[in-house]
Amino acid sequence: MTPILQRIGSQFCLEGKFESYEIIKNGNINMTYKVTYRKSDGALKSYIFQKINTHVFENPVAIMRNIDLVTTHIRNKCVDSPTLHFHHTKNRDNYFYDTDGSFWRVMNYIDSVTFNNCSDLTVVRNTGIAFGRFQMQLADFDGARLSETIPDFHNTKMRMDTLFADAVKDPVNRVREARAELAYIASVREKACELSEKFYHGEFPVRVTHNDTKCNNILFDRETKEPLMVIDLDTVMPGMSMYDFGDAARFIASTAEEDEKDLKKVSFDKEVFRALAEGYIGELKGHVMDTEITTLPLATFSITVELASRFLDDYITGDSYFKIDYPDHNLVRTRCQLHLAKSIMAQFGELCETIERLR
Ligand code: GN1
Ligand code: MG
Repeated sequence: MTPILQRIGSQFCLEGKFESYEIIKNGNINMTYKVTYRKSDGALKSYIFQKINTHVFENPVAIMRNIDLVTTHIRNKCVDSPTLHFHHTKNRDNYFYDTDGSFWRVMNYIDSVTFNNCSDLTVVRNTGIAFGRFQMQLADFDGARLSETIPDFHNTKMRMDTLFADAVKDPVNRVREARAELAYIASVREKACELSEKFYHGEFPVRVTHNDTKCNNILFDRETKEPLMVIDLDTVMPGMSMYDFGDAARFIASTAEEDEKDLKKVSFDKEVFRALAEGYIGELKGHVMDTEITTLPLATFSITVELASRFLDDYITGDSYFKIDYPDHNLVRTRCQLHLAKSIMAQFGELCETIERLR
């Protein structure tokens, strides 16, 4: 990898000489590397190099344009809010297309800490604040200026239609492994699609949303645990407010990793949900519709089933979307998300009461 990263680095205006690199394992789509350079004064400086998956993001230039628009808006409005900054090539582009068609970008490495699973309720509350604030910072940004980088990204009904159509085709003969999972999804299909159906029929406002609100997409200060910056802006698009909360809750309130095989370890922690909601609602209260708050538990359930459907569809069609570490990785992910969805449903009444108290 070293010669490739050296060559990519030489396209950008970076200070110093290549010293070393490490792979950053976070993320199911793009490839991410922390690359360290030694400056002429001997000091080390690190960068994040990312190779965008152009099978998933067919128009990566549009992503970079979206990110530019969004971060400029936030910077102009909140001068003390640090935002992502990309380095430019000698041609003044904030990306580089390699000869083999791969798409690269480079940003500064920011000394910080990220969390994958987190039970520290202060950090959880701060996660809610960070994603709520991010949405509010973009409340006056005209979403029509953004390209829809992945059309129908959180159109739950469309995701499910695709899943069941692919299950009928069964292109790689894997449906027989997933009968129980398909049956469960079919049984909750209507409920899981309810919010996104209403959204597409205009019952909720179109907002500019992050669309990938895992807590590891927030950089935190190492000492204070205050959120420094929201990252991974590749899917910032017009969307439904509640799904940003739902996806954050799905991830942070799970007691296990997204691909835990031992389902006994997987459940939904309602205390973590409460802390997240407290932070998030505190930022949105008074600025959004009441129904954009009361539906947060349903949004959490829906996006969990939606992600399970996406993992399962990828499994059934031969694993062309998400990175996998072993052959049935996507089936394991599906089972884990469905187990989590059941745990959310089992506590649904309590989650609704929590939201009722906070709003
Ligand atoms: C993907 O690559 P990453 O981890 O940022 C996916 C999200 C999923 C997530 C599940 C563009 O995000 O939608 O929720 O995996 N991103 C895309 O971990 O599909
Ligand atoms: Mg992402």
